[in-house]
Amino acid sequence: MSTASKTQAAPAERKVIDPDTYFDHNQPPANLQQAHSAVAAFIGAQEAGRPIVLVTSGGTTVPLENNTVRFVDNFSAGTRGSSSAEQFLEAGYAVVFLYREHSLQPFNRQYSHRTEGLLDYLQPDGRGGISVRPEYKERVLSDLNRYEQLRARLLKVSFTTLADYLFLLREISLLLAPTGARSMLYLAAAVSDFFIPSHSLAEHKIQSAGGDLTLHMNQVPKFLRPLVKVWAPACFVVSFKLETDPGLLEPKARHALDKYGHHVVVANLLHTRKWQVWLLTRDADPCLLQISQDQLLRGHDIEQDIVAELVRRHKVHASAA
Ligand code: 9Z3
Repeated sequence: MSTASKTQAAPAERKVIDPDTYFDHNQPPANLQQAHSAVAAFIGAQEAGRPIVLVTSGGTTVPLENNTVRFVDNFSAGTRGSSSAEQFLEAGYAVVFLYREHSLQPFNRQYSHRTEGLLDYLQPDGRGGISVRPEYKERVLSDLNRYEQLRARLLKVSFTTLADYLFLLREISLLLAPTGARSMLYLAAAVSDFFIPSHSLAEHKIQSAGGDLTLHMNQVPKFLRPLVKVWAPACFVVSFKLETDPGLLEPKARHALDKYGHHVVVANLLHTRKWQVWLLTRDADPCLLQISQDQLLRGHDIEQDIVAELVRRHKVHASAA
């Protein structure tokens, strides 16, 4: 079979794969073992009673070839995750930050992915050393102090593909499971709903000689179910629901809550996500969190409000456990 035709399986072959089968048939990431050791040591090093949160951030990729030249990406800059990680650190949490490589990171997000690069903030000091340009000094010093104070409670683990993400998510959830209600899983990463199973993946770069390319992708198994029921059943689980059609947002978020039985769904729309989200739980009306354009311009991130509310709810959950 040609590489191109391998990715063009007929729609009739579509079937839903269960999560265990997924792990049996896909390659774990190269950093899995190292991440396991680092996360286990990090959890073990936290003082008794300190709350722990796994924050996932950024989008997953779905490769089209084993020797990957092209891939399908999921939208996410990593703002939600990186800003939330900062807020959890400020609130006293130890944070495992599972992020898409090269996406935004806590604290450093203010200095990357911008018009200015690192060198724009610096200048030679005339004595063979470097200093921060006067116009940036106050801001850089304040951010640096905040980072220095909190970074010991932050552990970063990176992923790129959907498979990397799912293997790492399972591994870290299993490691957090014994900490029970003390831990929160805050799943802000944008995770692909579709993938090409490794046995159908073209080995080499798909050639254009065969004409148009039609992709056939399988549905990604619903990992929230084993996460909530098996991997980390006592942890406080918060998932995110992203839609672009306002009419679908609440029903889809409710459906996820009913189906997986976890604690909170944070529902947001693509174009308003920076100033408006809803927190949904099974037994209450949606709780709208909203900030004004003016607050946003003055540097107030909505993640401050989201995390403050979730920390409050997590405390209630942990004290009842
Ligand atoms: C989100 O909804 C996040 O809030 C955003 C944040 C990805 C919109 P940014 O990184 O954006 O600040 O640019 N994340 C969850 C998206 C997702 O994939 N949810 C799945 C779904 O909606 C469920 S796990 O079906």
